[in-house]
Amino acid sequence: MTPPAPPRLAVRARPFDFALDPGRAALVVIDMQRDFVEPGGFGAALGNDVALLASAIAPTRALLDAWRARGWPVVHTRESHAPDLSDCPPAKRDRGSPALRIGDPGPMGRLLVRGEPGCEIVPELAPAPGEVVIDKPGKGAFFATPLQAELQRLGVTQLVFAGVTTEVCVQTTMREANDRGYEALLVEEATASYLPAFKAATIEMIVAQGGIVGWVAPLAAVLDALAHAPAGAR
Ligand code: C5J
Repeated sequence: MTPPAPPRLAVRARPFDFALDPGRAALVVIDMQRDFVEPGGFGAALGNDVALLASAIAPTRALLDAWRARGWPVVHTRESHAPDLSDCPPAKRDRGSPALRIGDPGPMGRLLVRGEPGCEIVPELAPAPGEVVIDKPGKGAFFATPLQAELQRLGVTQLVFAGVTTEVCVQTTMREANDRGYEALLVEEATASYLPAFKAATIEMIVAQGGIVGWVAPLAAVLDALAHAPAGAR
């Protein structure tokens, strides 16, 4: 006989409590790459103050530690392109007049190109052995990637989000997840934007209209629920 499913855990969230399903929830860390977070990368080439993203590192690390302690699935994404840029449409590469474009050489190697130092995840949040790493050519992590198949393989139905930037790759992926039937929760302190007003606006967009995209919770509420959760995936 299959054992009964463990009870769901209430996470204090907006617009109402999120019912965390032990073993069915994956932590998805979006694009915490050196190219976005450190000077000399893609984010800086676009004219952004990359220091604004550093605030998300410690909260994301706290989430990772708690998730790993439970043995629940972790997914990391990287916005990245093949070295020949065959998966980077000219409409993406040739836009605007940045200091450097995708594929151009910078101090951390070619911007957003797989295998280059700048494309790697920051050392504090480096993937652990066995964790899923998804290279994505777009802003959304479901587009042109095996993410959906990986989540089905892991039996995941809920996605808890951290990462950068809130209004671009995080929000795009949350919307993709929502349309695919996943329950999506964003952890407020574990995400950041080069434009803090856009982070605030994104949070309001997610929770508006009864949670039209999903939920947003403070880090403490998620950590508290995890502390009461059973270990192990289902
Ligand atoms: C951007 C991302 N902002 N990871 N990418 O271009 O949000």
